[in-house]
Amino acid sequence: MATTIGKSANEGIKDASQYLRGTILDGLANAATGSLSKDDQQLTKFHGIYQQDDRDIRGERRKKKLEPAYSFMIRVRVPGGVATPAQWLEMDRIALEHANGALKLTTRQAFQFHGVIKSNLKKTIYEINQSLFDTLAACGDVNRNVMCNPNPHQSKVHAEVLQLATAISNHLSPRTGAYHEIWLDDGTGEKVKVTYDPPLIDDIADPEEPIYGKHYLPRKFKTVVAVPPSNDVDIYAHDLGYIAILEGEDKIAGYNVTVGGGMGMTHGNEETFPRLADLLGFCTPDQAVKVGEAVVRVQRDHGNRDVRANARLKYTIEKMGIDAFREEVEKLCQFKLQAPREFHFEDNGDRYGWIKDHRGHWHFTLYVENGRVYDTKEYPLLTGLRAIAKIHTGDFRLTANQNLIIADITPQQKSEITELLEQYGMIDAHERSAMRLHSLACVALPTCGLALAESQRYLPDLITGIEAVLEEAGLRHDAITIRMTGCPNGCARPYIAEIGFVGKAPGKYNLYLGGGHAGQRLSKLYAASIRGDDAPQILKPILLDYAKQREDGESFGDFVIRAGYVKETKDGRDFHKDVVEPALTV
Ligand code: SRM
Ligand code: SF4
Repeated sequence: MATTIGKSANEGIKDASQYLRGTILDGLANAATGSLSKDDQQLTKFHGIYQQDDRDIRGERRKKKLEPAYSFMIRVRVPGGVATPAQWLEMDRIALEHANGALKLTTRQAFQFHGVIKSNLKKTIYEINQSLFDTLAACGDVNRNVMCNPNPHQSKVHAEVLQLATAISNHLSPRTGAYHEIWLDDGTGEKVKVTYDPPLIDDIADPEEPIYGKHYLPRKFKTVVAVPPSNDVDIYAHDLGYIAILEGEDKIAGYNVTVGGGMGMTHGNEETFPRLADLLGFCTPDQAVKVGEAVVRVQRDHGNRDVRANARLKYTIEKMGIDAFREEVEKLCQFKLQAPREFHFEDNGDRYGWIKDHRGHWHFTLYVENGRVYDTKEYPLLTGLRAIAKIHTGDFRLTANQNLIIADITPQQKSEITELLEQYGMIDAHERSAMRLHSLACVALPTCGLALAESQRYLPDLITGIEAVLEEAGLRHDAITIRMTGCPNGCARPYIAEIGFVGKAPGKYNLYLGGGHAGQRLSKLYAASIRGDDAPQILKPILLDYAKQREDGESFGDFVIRAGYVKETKDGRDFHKDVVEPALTV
């Protein structure tokens, strides 16, 4: 493995990779194994690809002296989460032909395919690009899929924020020609059309990627655009954010820029912690991309390249201080940011069912449990959405809560689409407890190599247990956010949920309480290493107390702090502090 003195191993891999090429092509050609080399596994992330193995059968294969059942997860970049019906149909086809028959809608408005074997990788990536999506920079130490509020309520504004999300996504895309070379060469000499416009670096002798340089960023980097009063993109959890400030109903005056949010931490390492983004300042719409580039450049030059666990922008800002960070950004921009403007977030959930926009067009927000679109006999969701995509003339919008908006339905088409929603059992998908509708779980087992416990395969059952308590307490219609992850990396943003479960070991979770209902406050550890199955009993007295004692309009997250179940977390650095000792163990 290549090394760069004093730097983390990944820095050495990037250094030696010739702008993300490594030996990926050789690895793909090696039919003796279903895997790629260790270093190439790091590089393929920049191409949107993770090597995984089926953890359900890992032990059994080891006993038989077989190599693990390797396959690849592919993440498709979908700026702002918008897909045309034609693109939806292609994603559906690829899921069935090359992956495990399911489409995963992620917590960052992207599609994921699981279970693609090595011999199908190139074909799959090629076909994704033919559908005018790509996977470049869906993962890796670069700016990733740019999210934006999908916003059927304020559809006039949506067009503009989507434009910004797409512009940032294009501007911050890596320019290396490696992606084309490896995945898009179909032997005909024809180049596949791609969605990002900037010129690619075809010549590996070119000294630098213009924005990233040879070593790219110290760590992953995530950008979102929010439109108050909805914080459905969970802006405070991201490295870079833009909060649209409206003048009147539908004119965007500019954006409050946020920096330094992130969820990931490591159990037992208090030098790592979730952190909410800070407000950096206000910029006009035409300054927004430039500010984003400057933030990326400051992180590139000041981020920690020695310790990956402390390499995210949130730690850079902790180290520099927000004022010094702003000064560096302003120096690069050559203009000053204005003072942040007033705004207000109400919640971070989706609004289900039908909404009519200013043109009289309709939008239907469909609840998709944990973002998993697949068929069962009882609920053929994939097939139902395929039937809709075949006739739909609007678009599909993936939400940051792993749901789907069938958007921009003309008045003429509404009844036809309603019939299909009814036929396939989707029309009443949101007739569930408000807690279930406000739940999120990450993928975890069996594909995620980092999972310590179950998540998406377990949370639905756990909620069923809690629903009995909700019925008793009369809280069925109260939107309490609940999120679960299989490890502390925080992929379902559990530390800003009102109730958060974070995997510690098989069947065991840390229980966090007190996150802000609009994602504006971090939670606090309430109970360590509890059995998941005990959670309904642990939560029962608190939920009953909430039902009786809450003040008018008081959210569950606010209540548990006022009632003293947990202390308020005011700052990421205090996340591990002030835990009521000993945190409840059962
Ligand atoms: Fe994540 C790593 C899945 C959103 C923080 N995440 C992973 C990997 C790739 C595991 C790995 O590195 O081997 C997971 C693949 C599982 C699988 O089998 O699919 C994974 N993350 C996901 C998704 C699919 C969860 C989901 O159920 O939707 C989300 C894909 C988003 C996308 O489309 O890009 C996903 N991950 C997030 C989020 C939420 C967000 O960004 O809003 C976070 C917390 C925010 C943040 O970044 O701080 C998140 N994922 C992580 C981390 C911890 C990063 C850190 O700073 O410490 C890791 C581990 C790492 O990077 O080393 C990780
Ligand atoms: Fe995997 Fe952990 Fe992310 Fe869940 S939170 S998908 S277990 S890395």
